[in-house]
Amino acid sequence: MAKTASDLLIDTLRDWGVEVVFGLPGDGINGIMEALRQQQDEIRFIHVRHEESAAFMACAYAKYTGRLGVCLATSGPGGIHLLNGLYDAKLDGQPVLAITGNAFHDLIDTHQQQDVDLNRAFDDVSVYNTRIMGAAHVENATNLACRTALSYRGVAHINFPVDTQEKEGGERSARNVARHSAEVFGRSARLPCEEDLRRAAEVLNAGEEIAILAGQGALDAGDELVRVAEILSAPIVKALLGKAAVPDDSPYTTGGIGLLGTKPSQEALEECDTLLLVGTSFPYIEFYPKPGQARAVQIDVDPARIGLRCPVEAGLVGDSARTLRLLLPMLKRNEKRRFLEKAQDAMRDWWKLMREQSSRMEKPMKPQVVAWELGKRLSEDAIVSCDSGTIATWFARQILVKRGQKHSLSGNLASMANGLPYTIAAQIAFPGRQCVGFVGDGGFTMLMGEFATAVKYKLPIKIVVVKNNTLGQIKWEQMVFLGNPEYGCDLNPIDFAAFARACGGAGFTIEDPEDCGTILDQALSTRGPAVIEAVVDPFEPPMPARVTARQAAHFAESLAKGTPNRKEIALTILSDKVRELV
Ligand SMILES: Cc1cc2nc3c(=O)[nH]c(=O)nc-3n(C[C@H](O)[C@H](O)[C@H](O)COP(=O)(O)OP(=O)(O)OC[C@H]3O[C@@H](n4cnc5c(N)ncnc54)[C@H](O)[C@@H]3O)c2cc1C
Ligand SMILES: Cc1ncc(C[n+]2csc(CCOP(=O)(O)OP(=O)(O)O)c2C)c(N)n1
Ligand SMILES: [Mg+2]
Repeated sequence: MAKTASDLLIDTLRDWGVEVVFGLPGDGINGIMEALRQQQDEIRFIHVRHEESAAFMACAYAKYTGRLGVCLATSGPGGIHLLNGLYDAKLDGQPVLAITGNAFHDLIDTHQQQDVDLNRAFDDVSVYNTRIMGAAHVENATNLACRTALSYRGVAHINFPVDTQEKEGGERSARNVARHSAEVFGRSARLPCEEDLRRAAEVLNAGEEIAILAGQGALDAGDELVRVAEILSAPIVKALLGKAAVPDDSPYTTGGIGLLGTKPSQEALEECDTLLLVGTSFPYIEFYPKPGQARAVQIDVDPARIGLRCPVEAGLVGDSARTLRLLLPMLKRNEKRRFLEKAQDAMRDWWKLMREQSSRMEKPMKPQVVAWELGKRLSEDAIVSCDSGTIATWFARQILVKRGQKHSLSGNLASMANGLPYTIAAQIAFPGRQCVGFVGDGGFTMLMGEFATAVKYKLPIKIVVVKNNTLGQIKWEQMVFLGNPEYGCDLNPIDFAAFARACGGAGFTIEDPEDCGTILDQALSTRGPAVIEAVVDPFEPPMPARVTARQAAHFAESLAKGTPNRKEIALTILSDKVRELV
């Protein structure tokens, strides 16, 4: 029996090494579903509850494995649901292939049911975007889609009219010679040129107070970063997606930067005379050295990113690890060690403050206690996924990275709701590793149906839901950035532990900080999937390492304008500040 267009699609995906497709069926993709059913031993179909999750999963699969992530959705609404997760992949530079269905090929754009032009809808999100015109078009278009997603680290989209999916592959146009394209992916050595390396070394060797800012492009360059840090006597500051580039117990790192970063990182960037950027497009320009303050060198695999946010004198276009290895023998030891030592002293104080914030036994429980107790217990192979919200602050500061772990979230899109799908994708990709989500109650409720997916596939994921019954991040932003009383942020409480049990998983609740460690121990050692709801103080603010006068003034203004619960908020902040001073 001749192969259908859908069979050819699945064959081609298999040739590209695809092992998993995340998706949800529909009448616009039944042909593809049938091909997946027949080849289920070759490619695993993970059936999700919402297509947005499928796209987040494909993105996370790519983030955590370095391989192509694939998601599948039906025509119209199914495809539309994918979009947010696909933008996550686009903005965080992850290779993802999205496959969608369409109406019958000869009825497209004639006001059919679900007649949405997904090719137009996906135009902005994709680096490759095509519609399959017949079975003979499948192999070459799919080869190009996979190759383009991997080459440009972005989203490729294939839209497939429903009748075409079942067509057999006999007929081809005269020019379309069979098997004229290949599933080969050629890798570049990704190395900078000699002249740029010399210029970069000159700048770095002239520096005395040097800082390194490393991001997700340096995740595989941890050892090289530490060697450079030792030679240049330079603290390593980490952009959030580069959190796992260097473990937090390394004496060379000052942790994160930005509103949820550390004070020593901020001081390092404010005081350095030279900056080495490695694999980062850290977005907050106000945290970079002031114009004229520091000379800078940047390593990035994408030449278009060189000089994006910092006026660098030398740009090294290449892979971080390989480029640093070339640079290392050209660097001379910086004998002025004080800058690094000062950062190390400041980090001792920072950790003392973090430990204090995380060991408060008062009730309601402080969110920092949950993050700290969780972080301590995570194994060295843990993969930790977080959501957007105040939880990102606790994740950044209180969940310390151990060597070997992976940590991520929706970075540049900063979407809510990715945490649970990311954790599921991590567990699918690495069945033997500890996969943990650290999410807010707002983000979790958006896609919490996926907990049933984890139960269905017996994935032993652990999801810590930080329950403050509010969209905490926005509440604080309304007050601190604009000086307005909070509005529209309250969440009606849900019993997440009961929800987890209703799905067939385990549910735990932590309310008393004294019990936090014990309950986390129990939950982490549960065999199957579990939700741990941690009921926390909704008035605990995610304070920046240094509060500006403007932020303080706005905050006072919002209290004066009558923000709800202003007494509790003022008292919580006051006691936090006192704790920092004593
Ligand atoms: C609620 C919330 C708050 C946030 N607050 C902060 C904050 O305070 N601080 C913070 O840092 N982030 C914060 N973020 C995340 C922030 O928005 C950015 O996503 C993040 O800072 C970007 O990190 P990055 O520079 O490592 O990654 P990217 O922006 O993705 O940059 C990575 C760079 O590395 C390059 N690259 C990729 N691979 C390689 C390679 N092999 N070799 C060399 N180069 C390579 C890419 O071309 C790219 O330029 C927050 C996110 C959320 C959700
Ligand atoms: C899809 C999406 N919608 C809205 C936002 C804006 N936003 C950012 S954080 C946040 C609140 C998150 O609330 P929750 O998950 O409860 O975490 P918390 O801040 O309370 O820790 C909102 C609404 C967003 N980033 N993404
Ligand atoms: Mg919340």
